[in-house]
Amino acid sequence: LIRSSDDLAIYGASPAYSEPLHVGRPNVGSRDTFLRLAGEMFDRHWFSNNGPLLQQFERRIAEQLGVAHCVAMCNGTIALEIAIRALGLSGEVIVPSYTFIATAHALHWQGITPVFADIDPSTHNLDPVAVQRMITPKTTGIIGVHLWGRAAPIEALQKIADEHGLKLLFDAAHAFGCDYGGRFIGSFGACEVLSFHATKFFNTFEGGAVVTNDGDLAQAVRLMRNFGFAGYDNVIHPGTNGKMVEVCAAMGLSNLDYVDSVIEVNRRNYYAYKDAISHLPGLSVLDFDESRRNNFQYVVLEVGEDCPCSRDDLVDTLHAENVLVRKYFWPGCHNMSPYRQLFPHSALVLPNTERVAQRVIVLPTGTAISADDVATIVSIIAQRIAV
Ligand code: T4K
Repeated sequence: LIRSSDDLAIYGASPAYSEPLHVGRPNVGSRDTFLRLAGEMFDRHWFSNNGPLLQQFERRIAEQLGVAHCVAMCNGTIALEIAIRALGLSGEVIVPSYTFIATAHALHWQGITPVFADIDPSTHNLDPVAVQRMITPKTTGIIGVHLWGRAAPIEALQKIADEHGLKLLFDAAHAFGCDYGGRFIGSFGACEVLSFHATKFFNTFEGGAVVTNDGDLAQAVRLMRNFGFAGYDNVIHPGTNGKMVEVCAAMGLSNLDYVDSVIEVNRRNYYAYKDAISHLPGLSVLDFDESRRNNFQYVVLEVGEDCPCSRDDLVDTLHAENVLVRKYFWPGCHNMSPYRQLFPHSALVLPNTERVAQRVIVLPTGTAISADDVATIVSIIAQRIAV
C-alpha cells in the first residue's frame, strides 16, 4: 500500500508496479480446452469458412442469449459495418459521441454521416430527447450503445425509431452477459452487435457477432460476411470478408464455460473499488443496478469538481506507478479529427458528453487484478488527493 505521499512515484519514489497493470488484460478460460480444440482443428485441416467450431460457437452464443441467430465475425467493427449495410442505412445515422471510435467509424466507412447526439450524464447513455433533436429528413437510423454494459434507453429509442420510420440497432460491444428487463441484451432492436476483442471480459482473441431474431436479416448478414457466396461460383449479394476463423471460435468455446467465474471476479473487484473509493472526497464509482445482470467489465471512476485533484493529475499519478488507467472515451468522437472536420465546433454542442469525458477514469479489473491490487490502486489515489 502507498501510505504517504512521499511513496508516490511522481515525487521520486519507485513505482508501485515494476510491470504495467492494464485495463483490459485478457481473461483466459481453459488453456487445455483451447489447445485440444486447436489440435482437432489442425487434424481436420479446416481453418476458416463456416467451420465446425464456428458453427458450434454461434449455436452456444445464440442459446446463451436467447436469440434466434448469431453470425460471428472477425471483429466487432466489421460486424457493425455489415449490420449497417444489411439494414440498408444511408444518409445520416444518429449515434452517441461518447463511445469507442469504432461506432462512428463503422458508419463513416459505409459512406454514412454519423450524427452525434448528447448523453444523459447520469447514465452515460444516449439521451432520447437529444436524439429526437438530431433527426433530419436524411436520418435513416439510430445506433444505441449499451455503454459500460448498462442498457441504453431501449424503449424510448424504439419509440422514436417507430415514430420516424427509422431502423434501430444496438452496439452491444460492452454488454455480453448483461440483461435488460429479464432479457439478455442481444435481442433488442433490429439487431445487436457484440465484440469479443481480447480486452472484453469474454474474448475470442479478436471477434464479434451480429445477433438478431430476424431470419432475413441474419441471412443477409451471413452472405455479406462471405463475399455474398450462396454456393460454389454463385454470388448473390455484394459482400466482404468478415469471417471468424476457427482458432478464434476455439478460444470462444474454451472461454464460454468461464463467463460466470470471470463476472464473479469482476464483481468482487468492482465492490472493493466502490467501497474504498466511497470514503474519498469528490470521487465516485458508476453504479450497476444489482437487479440486472451485469458483467462489471468496466470500473468507471468519476472525478467530481469537488475532488482536490484533477482527473488528468490522477491519471498521471497512476501511470507513474505503472497502473495504466484509461480516459475512455475522451475527448468524444465529435472531437476526434475526422469528425471535427465534419462538424465544425460551433455547429455541434454536446455539453454532457464533454463534461463526462473530462471526468472519467476507467480502472483495471478482470482476473489479472487481485484484491491487493485494488487496495494498492485506491491507496495511490487516496495519497494523491491528500496532497
Ligand atoms: N463499439 C464499442 C462501444 C467498443 O468499445 C468497441 C471496442 C467496438 C465497438 C469495436 O469492437 P472491436 O472491433 O474492437 O471488436 C480497446 C479495444 O481494442 C476495443 O476492442 C475496445 N472497444 C476499446 C474500448 O478498447 P484501445 O484502443 O483502448 O486498445 P489498446 O491497444 O490501447 O488496449 C487496451 C488495453 O488492453 C491496454 O492497456 C493494453 C491491454 N491489452 C490489450 C491487448 C490487445 C492487453 O493487456 N492484452 C492484449 O492482448 O481499444
